[in-house]
Amino acid sequence: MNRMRSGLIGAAAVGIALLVTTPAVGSPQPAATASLTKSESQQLQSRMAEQLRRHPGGTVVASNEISYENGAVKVTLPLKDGAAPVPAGATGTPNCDSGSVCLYEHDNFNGTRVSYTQCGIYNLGDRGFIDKMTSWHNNQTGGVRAVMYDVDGNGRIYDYDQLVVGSNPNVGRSLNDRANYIRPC
Ligand SMILES: [Ca+2]
Repeated sequence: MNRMRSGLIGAAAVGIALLVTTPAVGSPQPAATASLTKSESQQLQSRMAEQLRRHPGGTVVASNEISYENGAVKVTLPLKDGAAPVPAGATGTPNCDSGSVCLYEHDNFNGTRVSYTQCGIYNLGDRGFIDKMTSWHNNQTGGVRAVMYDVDGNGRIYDYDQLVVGSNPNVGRSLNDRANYIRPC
């Protein structure tokens, strides 16, 4: 276990090293980071390192994106604090990949984004996203609904919302910052 964990952290460290020295090879928006100032770029690298430290086991796949579980789960950080995840400046845009469902930290698809591409039940806390979802984009095919779960005062998990295919820029006060688990399909 310890050896495995140190291996994962080692892999994460390699990812960070690559992040610092190469311009996000394979990033869907390779030019996006060019618009960041040096200070903003350093802050992004710091937030990426923090995400990997708190939630190890991921692989850096873009300057602001970490892939977990062989791509089944991705965490995409906003290029700048409070901004949209990708691309820079595209606020108010549901930008989830086809076949995936994405949850966003803030309204109008801003802040950190987590995306899920495979069926199963996932604990959002595993990626640092518990009680954070405010907007979402379900871009799965075939009308598949994602189910969101909360935990009640007795620790019991219950489903409290279903995400139909489409998007919602703001879930509203009663549902805001409540999601603990997701079943994408
Ligand atoms: Ca939120």
